[in-house]
Amino acid sequence: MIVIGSDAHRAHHAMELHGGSMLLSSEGPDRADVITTAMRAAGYTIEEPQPFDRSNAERVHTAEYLELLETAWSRWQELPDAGPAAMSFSWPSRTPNLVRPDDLIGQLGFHSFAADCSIVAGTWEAVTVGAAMAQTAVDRVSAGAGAAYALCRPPGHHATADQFGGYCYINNAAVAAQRLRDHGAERVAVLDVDYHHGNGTQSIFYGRSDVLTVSLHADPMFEFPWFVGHAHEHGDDDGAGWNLNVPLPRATSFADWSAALDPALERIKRSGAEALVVALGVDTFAEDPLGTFEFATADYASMATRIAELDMATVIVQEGGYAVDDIGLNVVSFLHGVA
Ligand code: Q9C
Ligand code: ZN
Repeated sequence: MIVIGSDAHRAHHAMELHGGSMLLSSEGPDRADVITTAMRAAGYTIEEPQPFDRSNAERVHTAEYLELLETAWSRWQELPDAGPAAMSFSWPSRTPNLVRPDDLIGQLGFHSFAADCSIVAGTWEAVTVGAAMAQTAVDRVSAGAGAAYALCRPPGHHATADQFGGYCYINNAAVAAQRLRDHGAERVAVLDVDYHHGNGTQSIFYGRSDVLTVSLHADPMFEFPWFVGHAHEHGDDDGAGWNLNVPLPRATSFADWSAALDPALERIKRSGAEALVVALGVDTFAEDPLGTFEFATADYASMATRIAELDMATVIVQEGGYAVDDIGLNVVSFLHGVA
């Protein structure tokens, strides 16, 4: 198994609105550090990514969105009342004909959808190196490796073409899927197993049939990202029939989740996809402070073995997982199950 990682993620630790206060985010550097330690202990060698390919990222994100991520921190420093993290206090309402404002606070609102996400000094460095990991993992798989894992942090699957949220800024799974297409795969499938719905990945490919998006997740009737992630969302236009959502109840066991995986794997097989991207969140773990599902460490190996039965070239990108003490063992369990 090829593993791509870097310490550059440490530059990013944002603030989030939690219980009405701005706190240091539960999406912190310890997550990737614990995964790194567990992987080295399990004998994996971690390789540095190649430089970030911005033009590839601009195929799934707008240029003006990436420019905001890149420049927001320095623009924020020029404000007389700049606090410890750059974020808006105002988001667009359900109104057509929205206009992107010139002002930084307005642009931060225009380009985000949740108050659990803010920009700090190292955000751009961390998110571009994270995307570069996904890109390098794709390059290795396109060159013949069976599978590669990108230890991305912060995660990516909630980020849409032009909005950050849910701790996500650049959608690493979407970047990977697009890059697999650009390297010649006629069709690519994304399987999102994070506890939360992959709303960003869904929305980026919603009108396209060349990238099948499949997500198993907590029902958005009770869980973030709310508003989207329902079973009736099948895709639009050319993408009609190319999105599959499997919302699940609170406290879902691995046995019930695994049964729900059957039709998802069948859909991927039927799609004719030549490559697979797995958005690997381990916030389905029983002890996860954000989740309600009841998975055990060994379940991630079972999950991976079932996915590996698809026998597809596979790029795995790290998404959520906030039970920091166990996150490393859970990821290693999954990777063992792939091999
Ligand atoms: N203060 C991922 O797992 N934010 N994102 C929680 C609680 C929503 C999770 C806010 C959870 C986002 C990639
Ligand atoms: Zn999640």
